[in-house]
Amino acid sequence: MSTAVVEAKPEPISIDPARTAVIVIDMQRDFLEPGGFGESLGNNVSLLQAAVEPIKALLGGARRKGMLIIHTREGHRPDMSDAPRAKVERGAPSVRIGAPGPMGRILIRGEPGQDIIPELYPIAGEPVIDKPGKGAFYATELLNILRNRDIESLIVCGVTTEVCVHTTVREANDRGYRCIVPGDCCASYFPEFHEMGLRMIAAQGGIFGWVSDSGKILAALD
Ligand code: C5J
Repeated sequence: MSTAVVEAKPEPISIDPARTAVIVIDMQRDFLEPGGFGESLGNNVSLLQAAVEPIKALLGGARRKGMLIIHTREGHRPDMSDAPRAKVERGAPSVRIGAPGPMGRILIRGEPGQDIIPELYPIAGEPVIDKPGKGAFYATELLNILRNRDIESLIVCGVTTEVCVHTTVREANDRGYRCIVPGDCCASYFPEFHEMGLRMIAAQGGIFGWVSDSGKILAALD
């Protein structure tokens, strides 16, 4: 076992890269590009671009180290039988989940908008998890994958900080995983929620996990 010590808040954390997975949450065209789900909710999608280059650098380091990298995509079956009515009913009918948009039906699996942005597209062998909810553990095979690969720590990044990243970190924390969140690899449509989301993770002695950044993680992996 080799260990790497990552500078983080509330304190440095030791990880074994062989037992650490990077989880990239929902870096999908529907959230980052005009015409998708994010914009349909009235958001300025350009704010999410800040996370793209830092994630690219993080993935480069993790791939060089041979670490497990898992990507998630929020989305629903084409028949929408897995989409709760309470979720679908939100927003104007013309731009709801399942409605046709410039990148295909909004947030529907198999449509161009639901896929991962080209800049961060998974490479062969990296699991992609389609999730119907905000958290990556809910109604997915993620827990099985982590158990089968003997993973004990997670580096969780992606969008949005306070929604799908936060929900996933909370789910992971309750399942016994040590979560590191690189703040520069996360983004939100609401900068103040991003800031608060990160602070909430590291507060109270790291109540949900540790907050770091891509540079510190890469330095530790070197
Ligand atoms: C949202 C997400 N914000 N990936 N999804 O609806 O954070």
